[in-house]
Amino acid sequence: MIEISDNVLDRLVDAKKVAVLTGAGISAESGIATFRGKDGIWTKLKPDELASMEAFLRNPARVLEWYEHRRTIIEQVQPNPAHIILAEMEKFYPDFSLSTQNIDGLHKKAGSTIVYELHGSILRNRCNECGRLIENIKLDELPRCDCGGLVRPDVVWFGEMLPIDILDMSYAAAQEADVYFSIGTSAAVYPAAYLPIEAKNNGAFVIEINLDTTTISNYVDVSYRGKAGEILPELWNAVKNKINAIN
Ligand code: BJW
Ligand code: ZN
Repeated sequence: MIEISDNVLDRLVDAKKVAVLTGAGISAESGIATFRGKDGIWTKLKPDELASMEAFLRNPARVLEWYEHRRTIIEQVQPNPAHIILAEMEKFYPDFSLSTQNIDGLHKKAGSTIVYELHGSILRNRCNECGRLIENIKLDELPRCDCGGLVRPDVVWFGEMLPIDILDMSYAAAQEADVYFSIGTSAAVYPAAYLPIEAKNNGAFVIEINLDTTTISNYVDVSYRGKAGEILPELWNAVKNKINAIN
């Protein structure tokens, strides 16, 4: 149980524009490993050995095999209550958008339709040379595009640019939001980590939901400690109860 102040409830009841940033923690309860922290992927593997262009060019087969392994897991898991509540919130608010750093597609699977995938999607592949999207290829066979380029997952590695249109829409949403949520992200990777700060600097009421404190915990308006799949349903129920009480 979390303590929800009247101020938080009022902000959520009155808000017209709500925007959200999610990270790996929101998918942890669906069974997908996070990157940092106790059981994070990067405690066992080094990012520069797998999630970088250098790694890919050095040993494409190894990198592609790792992504194929993760894709197999991701295709089998289901959205959890946190993903589902965010899809419900999208239907409730007149202006709602969801920016995610996750590449797992679980927000769309849960029913969210306005999803800005800042770091791409593991469910798509593209040519590393010409950028063409390439469907239905198993990545562990070292496939090539018609242009001769290697095929890679359509994700954003360190040192690579984020898709600019998606980043622009995420920034616009953060700047305009009445309430901004930062959920299940360590807020350690930029430029995504600037989004909650941008929202706060532009007047949004910022709510963080995370198991632990993060780099932005001291900066946000409210920071709830715990599992997103438990806190978000609790918070949203309280909002719905308040709305029903008013009407
Ligand atoms: C729960 C929970 C539960 C667990 N409930 N919570 C400015 C300053 C400094 C550095 C830079 C900067 N600008 C750019 C950089 C460089 C770099 C960067 O940020 N480095 C930092 C490490 C310092 N950024 C980039 O390179 C980006 N590109 C870029 O900026 O291009 C322009 C440029 C080019 C060249 C030079 C300079 C600039 C690209 C970043 C790409 C990130 N890619 C990855 C891999 C994607 C593909 C894949 O999955 O394989 O994206 S890295 C990895 O980290 C992944 C994630 O999306 C990302 C963020 O991680 P996230 O989601 O926050 O997960 P965790 O694990 O860190 O945290 C989970 C949280 O959940 C924890 O807090 C838990 O407590 C919590 N939790 N269970 C609630 N049940
Ligand atoms: Zn190509």
